[in-house]
Amino acid sequence: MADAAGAPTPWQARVYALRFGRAAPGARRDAHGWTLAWRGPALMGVLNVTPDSFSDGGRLAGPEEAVAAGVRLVEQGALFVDVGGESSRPGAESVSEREELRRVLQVVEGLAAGGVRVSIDTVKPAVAEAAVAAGACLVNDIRGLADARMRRVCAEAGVPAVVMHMQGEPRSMQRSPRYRDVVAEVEAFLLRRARQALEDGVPALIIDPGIGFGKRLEHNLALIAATPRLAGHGLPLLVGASRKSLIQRLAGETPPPARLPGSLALHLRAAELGAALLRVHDVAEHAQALAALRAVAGAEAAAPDAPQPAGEERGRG
Ligand code: HH2
Repeated sequence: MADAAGAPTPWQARVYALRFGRAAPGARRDAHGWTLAWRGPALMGVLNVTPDSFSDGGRLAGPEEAVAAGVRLVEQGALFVDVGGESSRPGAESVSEREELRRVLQVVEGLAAGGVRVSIDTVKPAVAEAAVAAGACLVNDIRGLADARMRRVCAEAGVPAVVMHMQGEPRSMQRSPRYRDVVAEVEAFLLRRARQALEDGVPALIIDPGIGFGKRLEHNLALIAATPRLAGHGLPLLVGASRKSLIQRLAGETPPPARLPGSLALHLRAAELGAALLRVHDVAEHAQALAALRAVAGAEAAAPDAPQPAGEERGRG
């Protein structure tokens, strides 16, 4: 991304757009359908309505409490609320379609009725279909839209999707993840799946390297470091490292809720490197940290002795 003079747009000023084939909260009607635009990295708040999620399972007593928690995430600064009814933690068992629907549907309905942008975190086309019918406006599929039925659900409903990379299956993915070149392999996978989904009529895609999904510490770090490359394909990039175990690999044994400082550090770095969306449990804390980082970046850019962007220096020579 660059400005009219060819200088790269600073991370905090980049504008991201997501196209919908139907109305969505905050999306503007235009010649192509509906477009939701935002400036600088935004937050996707995690709302797990599961008994067994790795960091927050069993926290919410029922649908009303879950809806209230989702509304709070929006008030704290979330652009999307990602509702999940099945844990994908390493070793997790899958749940039936019926049970997953029972967990998520009322919550999606309640949030969407209140104008919340709901993302449905599911790998099941039937759950995605029911959730978008109940008002969800984004499908988050950790299986990267491998199933043609999932692509059809998104295309027919006119909702964009998150394509995430995962090596293996949640049950076994952390046993022995292997890559020759993790960045190149994940990048090629994401672009292939995104292209396929667009061909099948999904209106827009967000890509996600899938931090912690079939990856060792060094793979996760290489992928976060490769944010500029992964974000350079004209598709918004999502990074989700919130409370994940890579943080305890880096900083010692800690229960997931105590991994906020590590989550903030990884996400702020991803933001500076060009991530468009950060998937986080702690929305208020991330919103505050991002606001502070944006303010300093703005002041740096406005300082009279600010270094000239590389493009301009080259131009002068
Ligand atoms: N991580 C989790 C779940 N869904 N979706 C995307 N797109 N990217 C992610 O990194 C991602 C995701 C795991 O986190 P969480 O939802 O908190 O845990 P659990 O799967 O145990 O419910």
